[in-house]
Amino acid sequence: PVWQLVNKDYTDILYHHTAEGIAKITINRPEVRNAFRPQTVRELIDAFHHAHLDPEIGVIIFTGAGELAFCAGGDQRIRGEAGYRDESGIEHLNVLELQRQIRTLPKPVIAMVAGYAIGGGHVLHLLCDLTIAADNARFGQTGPKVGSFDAGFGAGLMARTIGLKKAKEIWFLCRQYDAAEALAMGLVNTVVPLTELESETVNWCRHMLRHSPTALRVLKAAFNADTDGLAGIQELAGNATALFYTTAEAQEGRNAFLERRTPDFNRFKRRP
Ligand code: 2NE
Repeated sequence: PVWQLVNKDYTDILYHHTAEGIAKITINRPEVRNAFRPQTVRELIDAFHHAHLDPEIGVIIFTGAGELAFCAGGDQRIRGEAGYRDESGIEHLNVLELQRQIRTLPKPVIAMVAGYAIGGGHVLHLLCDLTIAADNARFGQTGPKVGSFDAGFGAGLMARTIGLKKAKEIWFLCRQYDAAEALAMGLVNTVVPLTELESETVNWCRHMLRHSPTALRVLKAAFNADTDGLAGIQELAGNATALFYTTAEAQEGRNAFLERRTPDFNRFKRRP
């Protein structure tokens, strides 16, 4: 594909897109295995927001620069007492906001993982709808080893994805798993040679771009609703409302209000 760099003055990430509707968001801190700081997360939130609102974009690739890491989690050098310190000294855990954004963004997000997906970086790939791993990928959590944990999606969604026993093993033992092990436990969708990582990921994107965007959107919300309680149902329900607004029945209610008359819903048949 021809990637066009969207110049948004980012320092920690890159935002590319293609004319065919693929966005690629890359954490660009390879010197620290793409560990994130608050600035990185702020820029990621901005880029995902951009991809969300851009009607030309149908699917989003999330990746890390270089071949050594997708993301190594929070930047431990600036970890303070209540989160990760920004340039003005305020401590954040804004990656949690990014997690919710990826999850609720109504377009498929594919993690493209070469090298390490570790700690908070591992949770980010887990949050993505699909994960394509290179054969050099390595996965794991380190929280209990470095004095941290993710008891939200990091624990719950992992258990939903690969089962409780394996999720507890990953968190309690803090071991690393290679790409083949990750595939076997359902943590990734496929494993490809490193040299084919991007081309195969783009193939998967093109495949989805051929499909109904509304169907993909509602399915994503449906998979979330299963685990996200009322917030998940709200997402799914929002799609129902938006689709309902396109119907003559819904428009009759609006029109009647604007025309100051009693709505006539009798002409709309009750379906079985
Ligand atoms: C990722 C891993 C396994 C890579 O190992 P290796 O041997 O390939 O590389 P190395 O030498 O460890 O790392 C290369 C450079 O990257 C820095 C290292 O310090 C090193 O820097 P220099 O010595 O060259 O100056 N680097 C790597 N990860 C970093 C990080 N997270 N923060 C700052 N610098 C980092 C290995 O590097 C590793 O295990 N990294 C740490 C993984 C980790 O524990 N992450 C934090 C988990 S907690 C978290 O992410 C979190 C959370 O639990 C809850 C909320 C928010 C965040």
